Amino acid sequence: MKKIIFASFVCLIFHSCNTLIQDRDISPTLALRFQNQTATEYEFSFEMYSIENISAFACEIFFDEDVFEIYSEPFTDLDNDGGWDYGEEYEDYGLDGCEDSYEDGTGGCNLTQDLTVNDPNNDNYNSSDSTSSQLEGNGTFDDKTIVFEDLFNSDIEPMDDFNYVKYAEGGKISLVGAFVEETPGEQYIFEILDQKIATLKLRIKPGAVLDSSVISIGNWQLLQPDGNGAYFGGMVATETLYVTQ
Ligand SMILES: [Ca+2]
Ligand SMILES: [Ca+2]
Ligand SMILES: [Ca+2]
Ligand SMILES: [Ca+2]
Repeated sequence: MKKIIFASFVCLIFHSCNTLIQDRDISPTLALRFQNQTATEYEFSFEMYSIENISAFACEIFFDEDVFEIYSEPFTDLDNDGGWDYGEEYEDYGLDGCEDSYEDGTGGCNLTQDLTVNDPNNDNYNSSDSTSSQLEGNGTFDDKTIVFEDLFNSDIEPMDDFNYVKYAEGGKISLVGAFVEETPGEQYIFEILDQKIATLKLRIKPGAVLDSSVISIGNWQLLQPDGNGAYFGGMVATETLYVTQ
């Protein structure tokens, strides 16, 4: 079995060790941490600390669907579950949610149309855009509620054996990540997982009252390569995020 010490791997490749100093005294923890807030968006992170010897993780995160909705392009929610499902129509307008003639130039939308403008929010698809932020007209439904850290998208070994699934719907975010055994006997594991996993962003519903809203961790599983759970219930601290106005 191959093992990687995750923190060291990150340091080696990215030279950014300052947030990864191990403190082996802290409890295994699944955390939600505030990142940023605007009038219309709320950004936070999903992080794991002092988690050892796992090959897969799965976690549900609950939010108040009266306050927040997923951070995606507009879509017709036929089954009313708050998430986009295959076959549901969407507007390929980018994450601002509007087409050029309604764009306000600051990432939002005007109520009235101006046919003289040309992409004020600069979000029209452009094949040479390396940041993948220009999502209007790319022919794809885009949902950026969950963005895994760059490391997890890496083609560098062993991360090319790592796969994830993510889904955001009304009131719930689900994320799953696992090392897949590509070659028999060559199963990677996280010897130590001690870092931010993903950035999560929700749209604040117009007129919503944020105070007293909470974002919390629901069901979770941390699995060993044999499929058995590595941790149970109280072995892991789960941190709730209290939203303020
Ligand atoms: Ca749906
Ligand atoms: Ca747009
Ligand atoms: Ca545009
Ligand atoms: Ca799109």
